[in-house]
Amino acid sequence: MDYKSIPKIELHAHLNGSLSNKNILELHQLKYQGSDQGINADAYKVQKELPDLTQCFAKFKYAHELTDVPERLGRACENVIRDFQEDNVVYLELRTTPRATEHMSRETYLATVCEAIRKCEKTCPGILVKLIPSIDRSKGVQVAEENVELTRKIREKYPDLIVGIDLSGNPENTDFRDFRKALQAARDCGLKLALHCAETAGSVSENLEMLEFGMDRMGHGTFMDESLETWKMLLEKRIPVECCVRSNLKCGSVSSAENHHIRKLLEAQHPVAICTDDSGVFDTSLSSEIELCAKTFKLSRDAIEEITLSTIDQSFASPSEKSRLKTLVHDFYRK
Ligand code: 6MZ
Repeated sequence: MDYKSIPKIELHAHLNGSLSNKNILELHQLKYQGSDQGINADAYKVQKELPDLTQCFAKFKYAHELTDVPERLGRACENVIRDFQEDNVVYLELRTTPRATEHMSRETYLATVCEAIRKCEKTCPGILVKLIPSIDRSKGVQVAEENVELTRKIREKYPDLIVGIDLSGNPENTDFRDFRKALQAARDCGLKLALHCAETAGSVSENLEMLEFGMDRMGHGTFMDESLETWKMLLEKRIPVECCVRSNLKCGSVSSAENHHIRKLLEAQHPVAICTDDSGVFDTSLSSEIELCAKTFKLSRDAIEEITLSTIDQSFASPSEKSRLKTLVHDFYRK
């Protein structure tokens, strides 16, 4: 099967983790006026397994240094969208954390990303893109609340583009309860919630609180089966899980592709989305993730079509957009 040719749906991709080597090089040259000095695009990638998630977060600093002004941030966003389109991704929900730098405010950051996506409607007509602003847990509660407010404000200008809020970042030393107010405010103004959950072991009580709070989709859910109670509740609530196999392998949170929790979820006929997470950092693509899952779990062509159609249902696209995407996928598999 030619995995690249399949029309694909990407629901979990972080902008500053999705920069290809070529993209990193271009941004570096733009920042340092054509100089290659000090460039080490490979330093941005996770070459082999890291011992834990915390070491993975250090990787994002490299990209963040290059997307610190609107011009390069916009360029990064356009390039990432083009790369996904080249991989035949027909629908992308891109997420990114509004970040203030010396040269721009968080508001400018978010507006720049929105404008870059708008521009791509013309330059990349083969891909429909939505935006999910992220809350980085490590930046604290006040920033989280401000980011929700900012998202609400900018969304007035881009109502069809901003569809949800993501909770991500390093979960170490943070408490989900602190973010409930911000997330509830997001939900109250109609934003969908895509929350990273159970990315590290030993967080059963937090996982329970998050399940009780509810969400529209769950990021990773790696350790949901650490307790029977959380596993059962996940299945009962039928919260779709965004699965990023290579990311989990490279961050050392799962021991092998065979042991990835997507296997149990597929067996339970639970809705899953196969995603990249950070295609640049983890040196992957959505085609490659689907191929890995297909080969590891012996997924037939029909099973891949079924997962793709379910992923469309899990997306935050409008009903008419979902129906158009389903027709496109259906037509491809009947060719
Ligand atoms: C949790 C992650 C992540 O927002 O600057 N991020 N958060 N778990 C993960 N799994 C490995 N991968 C990426 O993109 C980079 C940011 O996304 C979040 C982190 O906060 C990271 O700094 P943006 O575009």
